[in-house]
Amino acid sequence: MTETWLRKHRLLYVGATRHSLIHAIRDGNIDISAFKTWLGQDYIFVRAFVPFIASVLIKAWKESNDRDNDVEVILGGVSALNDEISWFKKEASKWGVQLSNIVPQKANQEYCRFLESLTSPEVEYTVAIVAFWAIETVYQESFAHCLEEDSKTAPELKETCQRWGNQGFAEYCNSLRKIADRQLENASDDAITKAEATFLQVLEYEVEFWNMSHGGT
Ligand code: HMH
Repeated sequence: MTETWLRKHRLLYVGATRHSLIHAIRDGNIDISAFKTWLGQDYIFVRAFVPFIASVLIKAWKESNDRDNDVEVILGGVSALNDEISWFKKEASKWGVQLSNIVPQKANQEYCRFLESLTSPEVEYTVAIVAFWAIETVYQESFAHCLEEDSKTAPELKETCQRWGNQGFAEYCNSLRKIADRQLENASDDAITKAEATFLQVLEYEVEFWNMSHGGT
């Protein structure tokens, strides 16, 4: 199912994973102030991502048709997120970004509100896991692109790209995709329709999120 969606919504997917900010990092002509904006905003996002992942974990425990596997995979995500929060603090201090002073921009607020809406017990596990897979995969695909052989990513940005572009993160995204596909195979038509709409919303929010770094409010 995810393969069909990726094909069907290719343009939007490419928009989310090959944004101009990613191209700028990859081509070595990123404006550092844009990078700093992204860094501060993403820290706020990641903090809002914690209760979302926690809600997916609970849904997996209650609704998954392979509970033990899914709980382990999602727990791996919780662990990665824990490291990520420490990394954001370290990275922010390296670039002189004051995390306590950051005000979430409109696109970020809307994305965080969307995440919160997905934590509702009324949202099915299948829908939530599709969102989770899409959110993680956009970053994986985006940052892996900046590490390809012909990229000109600045050395001081390589660590950022490694965070999401590394092989382990790719494997984790693949485990999430397998869970999503397995859930979708057994889902009602209604759940499949909702999951596809949610997938599209994630891609749109991701594009808007990248857009913030060039001056959006
Ligand atoms: C906006 N999307 C955004 N931030 C992130 N850190 C991820 C996805 C991946 O965790």
